Order: sequence, then C-alpha cells, then structure tokens
Amino acid sequence: GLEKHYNAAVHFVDRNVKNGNHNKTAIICGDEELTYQQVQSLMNQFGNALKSIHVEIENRILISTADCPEFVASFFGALKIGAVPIPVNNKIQPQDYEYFLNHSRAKVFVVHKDIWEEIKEYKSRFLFLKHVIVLSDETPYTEEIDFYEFINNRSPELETAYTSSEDTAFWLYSSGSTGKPKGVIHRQGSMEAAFKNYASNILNIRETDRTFSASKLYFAYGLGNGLYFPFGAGATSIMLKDKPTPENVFKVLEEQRPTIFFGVPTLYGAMINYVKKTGRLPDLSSVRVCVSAGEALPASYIEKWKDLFGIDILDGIGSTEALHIFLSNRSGEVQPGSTGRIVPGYQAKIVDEEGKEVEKNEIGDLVIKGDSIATAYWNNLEENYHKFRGEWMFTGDKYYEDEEGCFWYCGRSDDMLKVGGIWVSPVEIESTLLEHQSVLEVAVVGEKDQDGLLYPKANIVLVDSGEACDDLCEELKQFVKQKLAPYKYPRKIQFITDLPKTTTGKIQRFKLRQP
Ligand code: 3SK
Repeated sequence: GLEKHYNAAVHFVDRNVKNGNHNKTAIICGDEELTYQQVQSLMNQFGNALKSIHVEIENRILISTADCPEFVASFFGALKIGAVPIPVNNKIQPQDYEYFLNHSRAKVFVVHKDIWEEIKEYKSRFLFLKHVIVLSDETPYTEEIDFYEFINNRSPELETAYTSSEDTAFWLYSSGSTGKPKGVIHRQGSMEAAFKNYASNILNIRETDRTFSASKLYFAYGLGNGLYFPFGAGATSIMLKDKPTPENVFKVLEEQRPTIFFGVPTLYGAMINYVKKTGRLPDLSSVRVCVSAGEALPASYIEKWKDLFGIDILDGIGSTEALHIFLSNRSGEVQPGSTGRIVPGYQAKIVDEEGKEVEKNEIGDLVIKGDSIATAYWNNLEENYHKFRGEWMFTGDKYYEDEEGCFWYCGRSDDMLKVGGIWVSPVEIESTLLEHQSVLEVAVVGEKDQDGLLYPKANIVLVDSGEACDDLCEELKQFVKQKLAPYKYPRKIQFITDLPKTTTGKIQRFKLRQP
C-alpha cells in the first residue's frame, strides 16, 4: 500500500496559494516579478502540457536553463505529475548533454534556445529523447516545441499525482574528481527535510525574507537557497540569470535588497578583492546573514567580510547526496576556520578506516545520517556500496571534532597528504597562506621529489600578479613555517593566474597534481 499522500509541489507551491500568500511576490528575475499564484498557474500549465505528450509518473525530464521562472515551472510541474525533473548545468559541452540524456534516459528535454542551437546536430545520439521543449527569449522557436506554445491555453488547474514522501522526486548530478557524473536520486520528502533542518533551524528563514543565491538552481546548494528555502517559508527569491561576478552580484544586492545572501568562497574572495581594488563599498545593509558552502571558507575571508560589511558569513558543508548543509556555523557563534556544529536533524560521526569512532581532536572520515540523504546513485552498484552504508552516508571528507562539538575540515579524503609519515591537511596550509596580504587564492597539492617522497606544493594566485618573484616565494614559505608546524610548509610555490574550478566554484586540486 502507499504511504501517506505527499507531493513536494503541493507543499512548496500550492500551500502558499492556499494560505493566502497568492499575491505575494515569489520570484524576482531581472525585470520580471511573479506572484505565488502566477508561479502556480505556470507550473500547472506545464504539468498539463507534459501530460498532453504522454509523460507519465516516473518519466525523467532533463532541464537546462538559466535560473528563471520557467525553470521553476518545469521543475515543480514535472514533480506534481510524479515525473522526475533533472536540472543540469547550462554551461557544458555537447558530449556532456549526450551523457546526461542517455544516462538518465530522459524522454523530455527543457532547454534554452542558445544551448539547443549548439547541440541539435547531435540529436540522433540522444537515444531516448522524444520531445525537446525550447525556451527562447525572442520569437517562438519553430524547429522544436516552443516553451510558451507548449503551455499556452493549458488549464491552470492540475491534478496532483498520487505520490508518497518516499517516491523518487528529482535527480541531481554529482561530479566527483574522477569518473562520470553520478545521478543522485532524491525523494518527494527530501526538500522539506532539508528545509526544516537547515533553512528553518539555522537560518530562521521567514516569510519576510528575500533570498539571493549566486549559486545556480541546478546545483544542490542553489536549489535549496534559491527555490525550496524561500518557497518553504513563503518568502521571495531573487534570481540572477547570468554567471555571477562581483559586479553583477553587488548590483543585485544593492538594487533588490535581499535579506539572505548565499555564495561560495571564491566569490566572497573576488568580492572582497573588488572592494579593495575599486575602493567602493557597496551598500549591503539589507542583508541579515550571508552563507557560504561548496568549499571550506578561509577564516581570513570571514574576518575581512565582517570588517567591510559588519555581516557574519555562516560557513557550512553539504553535499549533493545529503541535498543541503549538514554541518554549519550559527549566527552570533561563528568560529572562523571551523565548519561549525551538526545541523539539528542530522547525526555525525568521525570514524577510522575500520569504521570505528575516533577520539575527539583525531582526524578521520566524516559519516552522517538524516532524512534528506539520497536514496542511491542511479545504476551504480559499486559507488552505492561505498557511499551509502545502511543509514549512514560516507561524506568523503576528513574532519576532526573538538571538545565543544565543532567540526574542523582537513580536506577531501583523497586530497590529504602524508608527508614524512604524518597526515597533513592541504586546507590548513591554504588558510595560512591566505592570511598573507599578497595571496588571493591558493590550492595545495602533493608532489613527489626525485626520491618519490611527497611534499606540499602551493599553487598561488596573487592579488597583484606583478609581485611574483623568488623573494616572495621565500617570504611565503617562511610565513607558513612561523605559523604552522615546520614540516607543513610548502616546499615548492608556483604562481599561476587562475585555479582550475568546477562551475560550482570548487577547486579541482586533481588538475594541479603531477600526471
Ligand atoms: O558543497 C557543499 O557544501 C554543498 C552544500 C549544500 C548543498 C550541496 C552542496 C554540494
């Protein structure tokens, strides 16, 4: 028999209309503003349109658009009829689309015209795809189904599929440092769990909030920040279609006046640098809290941001598999350099190689459990065995927990370096180098000497690239030696112009390692 009837589109969209929030602004995106009533109509029309092309419960739908109202309508419209939306990055190569479409066996593809124009010549390779719905900014698109022609004249009322909270609701792709992206399967009930655990308990999100996420909706972090957090609270989401830069992010912050801002460490670093370079201090007085995830936030950024704007950045860590943040700092109790404490609703343990819990202050593997954790990876038995261990999920991150219950990040399990027989955390060396005024960004990796022994090497992006010289190299080595145990200092320093990063802002250390 079915569990209690539950559908996330009803919880996050319909409930707002029913509760008298129908005229409240749900989305602000450039010049467009949509109320919850308008979002509901668009979602229902899209769901009805999907039914008209015989999309059924559990059919998968790939979505690749910018952050915009049509993304929201496609995501919740699919969910409401029990189909499974799969948002993916909209800045990828034709072969990546081929992989996502074939791996997921999506029957429908909702895609922006600019992307479709680039990949349509490969259409015959998309083996399971039946319908392409094209979102065009200008005139209707005639080669495939135009998004607005698809939904126009459909009923704004839509019957909800008979789903339970355990039904598969949506997938997100998670790309690790190696191998192909993995399809992470999430349930109808997962977003409400992540909302309660993090958005409600930690951010204390309210109807009066206005959220702005620089991280995009196709990323698990952005999906919560920019969609189901504000919608769960009946708040307003401010969306940015373009790639975030310090200029356009500050513009939105000043013009749209959000109350909660979500970014990633590299963006905070670039924004701090923008203020330093231009000498202009943007007005962030509407913001009550800033959030960072995706990568450990250097303590120096927290301090500099607070000095500039007087606002705390709450650093946390989540994952695509956990859906959102499970360790976090709290407002008023920020411990710079630490990822904070466990978010209520989750449990965490630090374990050794045998899975036994280690002592306080001892480094080990972080494992967590909680209601928003994914069901599994799609068709990937080996990774499923490794990742999901009963109720516990292996995060792949090395941490230690101190006596106060604060967790300290030491690196990805596969990024840790054993130098002279002792484990060294690349993150600790990076945070120390970032305290030096000349260093903008840094990634530490292991490199082998002629004898095959591993030593830490720092790849550094300078605030002013003209400063690069041997003397600065020496100064930076001494700087680390004075602050950390001497064996941790980077034996080699290389100045580079950019760090390789994923589109979600994570540093790809593996690209900096020796082949
Ligand atoms: O990388 C993270 O820290 C993260 C946070 C929230 C949701 C998803 C991810 C990957």
